[in-house]
Amino acid sequence: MSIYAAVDLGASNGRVITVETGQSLRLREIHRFPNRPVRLADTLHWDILSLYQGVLDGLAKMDAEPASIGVDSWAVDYGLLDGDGRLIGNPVHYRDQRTDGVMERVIDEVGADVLYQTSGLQFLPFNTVYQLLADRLDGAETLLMIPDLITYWLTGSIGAEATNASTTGLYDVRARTWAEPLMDRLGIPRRIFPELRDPGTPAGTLRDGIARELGLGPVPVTAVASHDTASAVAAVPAETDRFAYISSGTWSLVGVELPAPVLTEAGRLANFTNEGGVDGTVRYLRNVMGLWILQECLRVWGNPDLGELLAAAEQAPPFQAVVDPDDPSFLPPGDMPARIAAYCERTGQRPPQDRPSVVRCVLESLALAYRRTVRDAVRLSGHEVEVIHVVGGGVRNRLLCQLTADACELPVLAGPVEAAALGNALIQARAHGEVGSLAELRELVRRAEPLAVYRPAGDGRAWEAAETRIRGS
Ligand code: ADP
Ligand code: LRH
Repeated sequence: MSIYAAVDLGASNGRVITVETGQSLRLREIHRFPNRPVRLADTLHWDILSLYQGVLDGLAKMDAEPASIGVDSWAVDYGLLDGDGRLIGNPVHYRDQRTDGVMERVIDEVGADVLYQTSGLQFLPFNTVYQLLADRLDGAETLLMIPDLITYWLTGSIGAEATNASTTGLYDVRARTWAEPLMDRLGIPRRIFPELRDPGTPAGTLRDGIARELGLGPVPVTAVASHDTASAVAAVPAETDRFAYISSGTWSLVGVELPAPVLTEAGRLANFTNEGGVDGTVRYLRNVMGLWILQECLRVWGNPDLGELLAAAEQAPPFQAVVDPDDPSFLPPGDMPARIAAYCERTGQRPPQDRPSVVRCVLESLALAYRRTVRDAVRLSGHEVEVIHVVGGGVRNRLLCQLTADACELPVLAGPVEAAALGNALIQARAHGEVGSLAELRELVRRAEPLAVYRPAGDGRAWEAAETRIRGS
């Protein structure tokens, strides 16, 4: 029996969670802190020092010394270090507009097929590669992805964890190495990319000064599946491999787990990604814009009670209007209710008239996108699924889970909420010899957390009809 500390930084909040292994898993939330981006002049930044402080505060609040610590976070973003190991500037948020037009330029110059055959990555305007081309790299000696940066600050040890490296667009998905020829072609210096680390390998030991301040000994830090989605997928409590997953938080990551990448033209055109998972698995998925749209509605409305709004949305008439959540207009922060109304007008639909109707529209639009994406994942990969596992904060949204089952016409098993933290901690436990295969790890999660079951109801044809409305006539 041991305790593992999982640092899990999400786009909406960060948390330090401990997981105690033994007969059954015991999960304790030690500390949760908001993740509030800061706009400075024209640029949207992460408040990286405040996040780091949140991590330290969480580690200081633990009442027992962990056997190890692991850090995961959202993907694609990074910090640059100078030759003395100092951070150059504050990391920029992937929703910043600095990458406008960059991806299109690179596709013109290099070719979408070359990019896809190399990295297998979905074309998202904020992939690390496009951010780097919009950044100033002079004086930069080292690039560290966000979890690698926090790990470096905790330990002094430098490395690039592989699952997160796989989201950069500069990682060769077949060879599982940095894609150096592509870096050369784009004029991005090879030297700034540290050596790759696999999940479950050592990533240093707490620096003396930090350990002393936290009242801890020389605790080892383990490289986990540091892309939060990779950790979350590792902790999907699936019984067989015939499952699709929705990692549901700020984003909804919707797809299947495969033994090898699928790099077909059809997959590229459907904009599917091949991201790295644990044990060489591939997360064949698509980013759906996710609960971000709802988060931004709530912010614009002055943060009313979410539970009350969801109860009202449940009573609102169905299918008043539906949108494509992946429309680029929903990517940057802003007035989502107004953008939803504009989308509806563009597509000949009457915009939702009150807040519960807006919420219903967002949730039905997400469920409809899940229907499309799960079907595409199955079609493009040939991997059959009989159940959808929902993990992450979206598990708490019972209306969305039911709509997902209805839209996808498949049973939904919802839970755990803290899948990323569990995946993080259990990869540490495995590195310490406490867990065996990925299947065993999933079995532990299954035994630890009761899952909510949603059975499909209603008529699938209503969803089919809704699908025709999102593009207008
Ligand atoms: P991330 O890690 O991307 O920051 P989370 O996994 O923490 O995201 O999920 C955050 C989302 O979970 C919120 O946007 C919200 O929609 C949903 N959520 C959290 N708590 C509740 C709740 N009590 N009821 C319904 N939804 C919830
Ligand atoms: C989810 C996530 C997702 C990435 C996005 C930037 O938190 O890591 O997998 O595409 O953030």
